[in-house]
Amino acid sequence: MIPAPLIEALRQARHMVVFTGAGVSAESGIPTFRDSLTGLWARFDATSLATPEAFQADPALVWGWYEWRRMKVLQAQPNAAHLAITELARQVPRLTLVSQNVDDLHERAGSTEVVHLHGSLHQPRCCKCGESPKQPLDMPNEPEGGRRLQPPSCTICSGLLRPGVVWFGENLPAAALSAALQAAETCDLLISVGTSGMVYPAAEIPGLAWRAGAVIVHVNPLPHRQHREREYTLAGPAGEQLPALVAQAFGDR
Ligand code: BV8
Ligand code: ZN
Repeated sequence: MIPAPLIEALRQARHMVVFTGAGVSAESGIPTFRDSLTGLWARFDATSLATPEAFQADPALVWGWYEWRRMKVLQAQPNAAHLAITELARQVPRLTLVSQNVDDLHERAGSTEVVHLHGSLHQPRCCKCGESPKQPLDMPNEPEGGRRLQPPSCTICSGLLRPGVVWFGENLPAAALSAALQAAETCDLLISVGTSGMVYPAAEIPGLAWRAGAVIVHVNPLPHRQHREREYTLAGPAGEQLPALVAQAFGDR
């Protein structure tokens, strides 16, 4: 059961931020970042593959990894957590959705104007001229993924395409970061869903909102470390916790 003061805060919130990490897509079958190296990729460490240096050293290895992940996303469906967030946006006056994820499951669940702090699997761009292909690339023809794939060439300048994600050591897109910081500083309530809070500067977002006076809710199967005032933890999978939160706070509306 959700504590009554939190139900009240949810109902009173004029501007809500939902901040998501890989855990929100876990129940769609998308491995979280910490375990996204199952099977064939087990021998690599994600944080070493998700770097410009890794792509420089072996573009086909890195492109193959991202195409495997993109294929898993294309084969997946949004889950009840994504759908509950779309429902939340209908219940509160203003909701800003900030995601660390590079999948498009929020969009496919009906969320709009998603702030993607770490870019997207679905917007590759040319290393040289920065252009993105007009048409989405077709489904990678990898039966089970996990193999090297030569990145395609740009149709404009024949440079190499790269995944449209933010790699470790790369700056976050300035517009996305400032939108996220602005929302965190001005919201009444922030729900942090399915993130280990280990990657910066995204990990600053919940703390920023708390210091600005917002109520913070952590949704994660793992219990959250600290319990400050105005801070709650809903311990359990997002696909269960978020629909319950929407039902208890807004069910009778
Ligand atoms: C930057 C896109 C300025 C790619 C990602 C040395 C040199 C340079 C920088 C650094 C450095 N040392 C540290 C840094 C900073 C670095 C950083 O933070 N490193 C970490 C490892 C310490 N940050 C950066 O480099 C950033 N840029 O700082 O620029 C700069 C520039 C130059 C030089 C210096 C500074 C860029 C960071 C962006 C990296 N790109 N993604 C890709 O996806 O391949 S981040 C990647 O990890 C994911 O996108 C995700 O966003 C992120 C965090 O993962 P989570 O989403 O939290 O997922 P995780 O698996 O960790 O946790 C899942 C959680 O879900 C768990 O808590 C689990 O319990 C929970 N869960 C599981 N099931 C469920 C669930 N919850 C709910 N329901 C469930 N069912
Ligand atoms: Zn180009």
